[in-house]
Amino acid sequence: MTYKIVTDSSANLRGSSAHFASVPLKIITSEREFVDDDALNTVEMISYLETYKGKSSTACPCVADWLTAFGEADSVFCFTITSTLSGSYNAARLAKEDYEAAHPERRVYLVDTLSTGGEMKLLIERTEQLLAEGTAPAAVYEDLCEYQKKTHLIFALQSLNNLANNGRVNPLIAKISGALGMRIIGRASDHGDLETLSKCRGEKKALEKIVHHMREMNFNGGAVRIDHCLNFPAATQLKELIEASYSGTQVTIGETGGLCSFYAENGGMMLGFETF
Ligand code: X90
Repeated sequence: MTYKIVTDSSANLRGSSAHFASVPLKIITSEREFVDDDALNTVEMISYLETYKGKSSTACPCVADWLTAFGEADSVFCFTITSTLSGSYNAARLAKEDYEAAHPERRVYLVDTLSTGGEMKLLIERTEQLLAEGTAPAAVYEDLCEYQKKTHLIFALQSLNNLANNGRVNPLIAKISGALGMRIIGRASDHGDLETLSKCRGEKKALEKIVHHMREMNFNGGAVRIDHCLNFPAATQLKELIEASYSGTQVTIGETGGLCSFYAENGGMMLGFETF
């Protein structure tokens, strides 16, 4: 049995191997197109976007992109950003149909993560671990469906402009974040859309609020995956704050890739965490 884990680039994971592929989304302006793959210079993209005044948007992978990434594996585990906000899942669903029709002995286990970023990382890590232990693919998929109920995503953003301009969030909510120093804290809802939890002024308050909301959502010291957009200091402070309250918790810090950097914007942070 050969297997492959395939995700879209909203999981903020880089690299590729015989067992892993990340399928890029694209960030598009009237002048340039950025492909969210390993070659993308995210810092350069962000500074370009900060001076660019025209319209910008994003595009999800197409069916052929997904099919190429599936390769020749007997079992494919495929993870997409929430289908509520992107067409990525729908394209992957069509690719699964094509792949299974062309190779009836193969199977694509498709997961609409109803989330993105760090929550996808947790689901992917769990899949890697179970497959490495020799768990049968169908059992891995069953486990994932249960595990998904215990994984969550919280974010803190300084600007919601790109989310609002692309119709992914109510423009009224986005307006609040335009005020100087304001942070919007929110989460991925059970339906896979963006739910605001609170707003506050200043980084320190935002970090405290994040931990407060994690606790409210029954966080009890499980794994945490933080991704930040050019905000390593805040990510580090958040890690320390979580570790101070929950000793033994495993917190990692990573960077947002192209897609999440576009929407989370400079200073933004997102974190996936698990509850038990
Ligand atoms: O198909 C496409 O063009 C991609 C559209 C993606 C839209 C949302 C991306 C959000 C990225 C921002 C904070 C987390 C929000 C989570 C809500 C579920 C990151």
